Amino acid sequence: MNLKGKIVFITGASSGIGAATALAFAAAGARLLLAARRAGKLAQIASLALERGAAAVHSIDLDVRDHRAVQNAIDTLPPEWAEIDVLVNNAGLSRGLEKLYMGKIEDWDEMIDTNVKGLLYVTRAVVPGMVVRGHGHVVNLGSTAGELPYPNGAVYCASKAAEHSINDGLRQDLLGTPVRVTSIEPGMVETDFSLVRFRGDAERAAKVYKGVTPLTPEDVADAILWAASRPPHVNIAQVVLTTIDQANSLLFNRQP
Ligand code: NDP
Ligand code: 8X3
Repeated sequence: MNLKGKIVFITGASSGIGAATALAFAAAGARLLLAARRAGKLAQIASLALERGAAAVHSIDLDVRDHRAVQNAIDTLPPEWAEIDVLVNNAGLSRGLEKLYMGKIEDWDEMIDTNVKGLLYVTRAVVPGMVVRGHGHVVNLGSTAGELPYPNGAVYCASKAAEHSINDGLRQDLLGTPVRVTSIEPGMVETDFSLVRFRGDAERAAKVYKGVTPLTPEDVADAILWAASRPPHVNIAQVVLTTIDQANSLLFNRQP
């Protein structure tokens, strides 16, 4: 499917996978609706996207945890931006790495509010329009963590298991419409993910990627672009991708 001129709404576009996805769709000539909380970073990605070939960019300062703000952002889009063709539900994060029974409640709330409820709020606001227009594609960011939980990460892993269920449930509920639903489930990708998880501890974050060649955000963006550019009758249900140094969320080939 040709993505030239299509409206692609990407949440969490200020960093990592979301930013790389914005640039990949830009190179395909799409029109980009970019959302995140850090307006400064979003503005940088927006100008890079225009340099890379985006037909147009519209940025939205948005916290996906706020369902009223999400609905309002969609309801008040300028008319030329209202007909979203592709939604990439990417905004997400992890907080902490500790035994479940010692975990911080505020970390759990932040992960579940963002990764599960935020994804639901954006989906609820955008998908009805796709159904009415008879056209659309929802791409959700899952993880190998959602397939197989790892120690000390149960709540993050559970949030991604929820993404998997929501993805499959939405596809069932959209059967009979032409709206497509895809779950992209990467293993380890080097982004700000670990820096956020460890609240800015760069040394601890760097250790996560030590001795392996992680996926890059561009690798994941490539998979998203591929899923979105299949012929309209082809629905890619799920893509699981890892670096060659990772077999699943528990098993790595790590050099000393
Ligand atoms: P980054 O930390 O680099 O990017 C996360 C993005 O999410 C940022 O743009 C951030 O924007 C946005 N975000 C976080 N919270 C909110 C919020 N409440 N409202 C709006 N935007 C928000 O991490 P990644 O690029 O790695 O993560 C992107 C997605 O990919 C996540 O869903 C993550 O779970 C998933 N993933 C990551 C993997 C990895 O190894 N890195 C592997 C598998 C999946 P801002 O702070 O400006 O709001
Ligand atoms: C994010 C990557 O390492 O937590 O989903 O599985 S990891």
